[in-house]
Amino acid sequence: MIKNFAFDPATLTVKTSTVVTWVNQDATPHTITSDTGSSVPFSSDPLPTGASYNVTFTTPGTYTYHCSIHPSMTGTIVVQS
Ligand SMILES: [Cu+2]
Repeated sequence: MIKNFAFDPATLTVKTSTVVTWVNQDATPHTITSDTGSSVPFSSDPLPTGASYNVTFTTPGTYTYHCSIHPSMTGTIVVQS
């Protein structure tokens, strides 16, 4: 979830090949954008209220991301084998 200008949970741990879905519950648009240098680059368009975005993580690792509109919004996906 994206709520109150934050990713909730800020850190999410999933198994390999899980589809992670973000849903924007704020009235403000947000993006889900991988941090520079990520081995799994992804970037959503600005998501309006109620819109969702999916990324499938197929390789174990730790993937950090942020909102490109509000750089203080950060999150981490931990993918375990
Ligand atoms: Cu944002």
